Amino acid sequence: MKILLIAVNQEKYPYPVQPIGLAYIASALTKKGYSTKILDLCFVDDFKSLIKEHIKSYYPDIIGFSIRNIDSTSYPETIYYLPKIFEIVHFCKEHSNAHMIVGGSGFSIAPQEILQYLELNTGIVGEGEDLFCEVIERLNQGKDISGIYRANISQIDDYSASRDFLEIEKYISEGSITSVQSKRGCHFECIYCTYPIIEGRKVRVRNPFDVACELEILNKKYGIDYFCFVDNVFNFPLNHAESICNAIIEKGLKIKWTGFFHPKFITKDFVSLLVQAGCSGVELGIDSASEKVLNILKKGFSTQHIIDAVSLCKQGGLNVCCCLILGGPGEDIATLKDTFEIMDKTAPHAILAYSGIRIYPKTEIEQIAIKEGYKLGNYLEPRFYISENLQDNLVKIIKNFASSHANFIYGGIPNEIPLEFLKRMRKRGVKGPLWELKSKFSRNFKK
Ligand code: B12
Repeated sequence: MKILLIAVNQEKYPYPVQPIGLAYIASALTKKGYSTKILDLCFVDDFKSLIKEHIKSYYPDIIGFSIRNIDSTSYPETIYYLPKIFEIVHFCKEHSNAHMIVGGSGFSIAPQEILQYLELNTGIVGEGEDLFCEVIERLNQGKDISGIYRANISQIDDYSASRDFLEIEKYISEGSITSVQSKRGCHFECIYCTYPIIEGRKVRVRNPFDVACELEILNKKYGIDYFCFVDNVFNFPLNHAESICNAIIEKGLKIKWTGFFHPKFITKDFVSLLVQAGCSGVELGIDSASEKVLNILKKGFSTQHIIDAVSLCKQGGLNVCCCLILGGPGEDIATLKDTFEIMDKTAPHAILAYSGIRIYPKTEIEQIAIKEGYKLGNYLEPRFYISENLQDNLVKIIKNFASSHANFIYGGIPNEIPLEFLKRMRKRGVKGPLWELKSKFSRNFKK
């Protein structure tokens, strides 16, 4: 059996994201003895000739499509990725009789609808390492493989993501930050979130020493010195995060890194450990700083946690970005004012704000929206929840705040920071996430 894995994501904003999920899948397939190739379309303009070439020379029995993004989740300006993915899939169907299997985080959000849209029959929801091999086994036994398979992986220590499958140098030269994963699963209860659907609710951590070894190998083999932990929340469980920092320190790795953090599990000692371990900046997924909205969104922390976390990080020497999702249930002018006031008071290095909450299937916000009379229709056309009180003026209020705050990035209007500017910065060797660049170079571009 020969397997061709196609990464269909071509989004370059805020930087090209390495398809680490496919590296995990390719490594698992290779371990089982299957011949595997990745075709990454990220930097490809003419996908047709490249796909044709691969199908002709490799002649795959199976083509696996990895769908990371179906849309940009940004409102009011939304980008839809599925029409292009449809074109890619159909071009493959025209030129190959291989069995076609779909997976990936974007796919896992609405598998039934996406399979139907792409006119395909087989999909894998969630982690694909074991299930992909099982589906191939079924095929080997001459069985029908149509259907949607759901992963249920209990521990993840056996999996690895060989970066040899990826065009790592190209990614780095285009400003990509190398992804590393130290855990899977999210047990928090934010009412809109898809992470528990994609990764499951049960948190499964990797051995911290193995994580540090992976960083060391990536550093020595490819010279990578800046990483992003793609864990939904890096600092939960806190003791696991501390062990990773200690393992990095013990190895004496000269690296920098960033990740997504929960404000409740930030302490003074932890911040100093993060700094010693090379963490340069933290993204706090706070969504709001209004007590009322935090409760409605079931964030599990309070305004005081935010104030403390931002101040501890800043005092300890970390860059901080507060990520907001404005306009959800219960939001009104007063709660927006509360959030903006706390942002002014705490003054994080950057604020990355989205407007409206993308309504995904099987989430609590879907139920709230239905009760309030939203007509959701097909999930593939993004619907955004916007509080009744703010339907007409949310975007205006946010733009207004943004116009007087150089540290504010409005994700509702993508490419606010020109991609060309980002590229120039990257070429000069400037590393780090978009928000760190913005906080350093905000004077260089107009609002
Ligand atoms: C980390 C992250 C980011 C980071 C990436 C940092 C980095 N250096 O990699 C940042 C902040 C930059 C980012 C940006 C964006 N992101 Co993001 N991101 C994530 C997150 C949290 C983790 C992704 C990840 O790396 N997972 C780890 C790898 C190992 O897992 P995986 O890719 O899912 O692969 C596994 C399975 O999916 C499966 N699999 C994967 N491919 C295949 C293929 C086959 C054939 C099979 C069988 C299985 C399979 O097996 C793999 C191994 O177990 C996810 C949410 C989540 N929990 O998944 C959102 C997520 C992918 N992002 C999302 C979005 C929308 C975006 C943005 C468009 C947002 C924006 N407007 O800027 C951009 C796009 C960036 C780009 N260039 O593509 C959405 C996509 C859903 C959608 N609506 O389309 C997600 C799902 C979050 C959400 N809202 O629900 N993101």
